[in-house]
Amino acid sequence: MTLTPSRDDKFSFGLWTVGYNGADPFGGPTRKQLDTVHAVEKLAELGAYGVTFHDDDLFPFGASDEVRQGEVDRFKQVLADTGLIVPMVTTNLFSAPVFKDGGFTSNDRSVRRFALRKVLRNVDLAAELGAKTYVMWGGRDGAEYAHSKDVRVALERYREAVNLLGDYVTDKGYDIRFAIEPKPNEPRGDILLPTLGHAMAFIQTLDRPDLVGINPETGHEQMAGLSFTAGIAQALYQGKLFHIDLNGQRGIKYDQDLVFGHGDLYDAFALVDLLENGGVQGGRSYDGPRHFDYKPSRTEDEAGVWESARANMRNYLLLKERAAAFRADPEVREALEAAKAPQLAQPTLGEHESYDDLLGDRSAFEDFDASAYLNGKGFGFVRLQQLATEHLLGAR
Ligand code: ASC
Ligand code: MN
Ligand code: MN
Ligand code: MN
Repeated sequence: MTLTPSRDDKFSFGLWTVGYNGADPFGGPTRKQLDTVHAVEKLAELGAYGVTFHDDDLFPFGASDEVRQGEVDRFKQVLADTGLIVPMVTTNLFSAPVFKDGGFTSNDRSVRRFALRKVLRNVDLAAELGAKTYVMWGGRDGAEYAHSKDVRVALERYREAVNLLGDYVTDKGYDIRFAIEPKPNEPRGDILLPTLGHAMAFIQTLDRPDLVGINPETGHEQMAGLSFTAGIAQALYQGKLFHIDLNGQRGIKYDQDLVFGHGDLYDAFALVDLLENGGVQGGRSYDGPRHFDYKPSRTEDEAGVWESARANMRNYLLLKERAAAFRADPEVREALEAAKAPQLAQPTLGEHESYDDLLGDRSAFEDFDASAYLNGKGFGFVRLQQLATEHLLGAR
């Protein structure tokens, strides 16, 4: 077992993650601003393969062309020096006051046009840096009050924006796909496209649905009380898992952005098993970056920032090792059989069976003993979960 991250593990971090200065709604920064070059060097040293950013992480909002170019040049230099790549880029359409009612769906049309220009400018930079995925997190696209925003019209404006971006990358010949990041609430009372399910349904309305997928974040789905692993499984099933934001969250509350594994550990274990082993069905399921979108807790100093960055990768690798042991255990295989887990892969109807055939099959209904399920025919799921728990705790 190696717990030392290597570039093959495809771990990546947002500049804004390790760069988080601790400011929250109740207090200001507890850490000094981290220099980009230093952050990239540290991430490379710790074993990451990639770094991602919002435009405003790299150069301040409203920066002059010279300042912007200066920061881009410094960034390119440290990428060249460290060998880190930029797998994903995104836009900040939430921090500046102009975006207080959102970007693509602000009620103010001039803000929407400004937002689109800001994204187009950064898509050019993403292409220049070789990013393959462009994430869209509409954090301020939402509302507190039902009468302030018509959701159907807002969806129409969001659709208009994403269609335009699809036209743009296609015409420019950029090798970039888009990934929508859902979140149920915070900073808005209710955010548009609140869960990955809402986002995947929306994508089907677009002009180029194949160009757009999702970037689900662990904590965001869990804030809605949902199983992240189950959502990721559906995203994989629908071919829409273009990127992933890994972190930790403990229950339905504010967005904690904890270290991956420091939240719902069972869900993290199941997720790594799905990503690495394909879950019950088997096979590798996701080849993209293992991207951490977390915030080093406000209580930590800079040493704690790097400790927490390391912890994300170490927890992923520990869970990967635990998931491999779980899958290799003969008792687990036997428990899976007993639980009839493999039987779910068998189609419910025979190969050429019609509903007439099913209607004619007396064993399916007339002679079927449904009463045998009272006091019998248990599935043994609890035994399976206990085996998972023992592997997770290192007892097996
Ligand atoms: C993103 C993203 C988020 C938010 C958040 C900003 O791009 O994936 O979850 O911005 O990290 O603080
Ligand atoms: Mn979050
Ligand atoms: Mn995120
Ligand atoms: Mn986040």
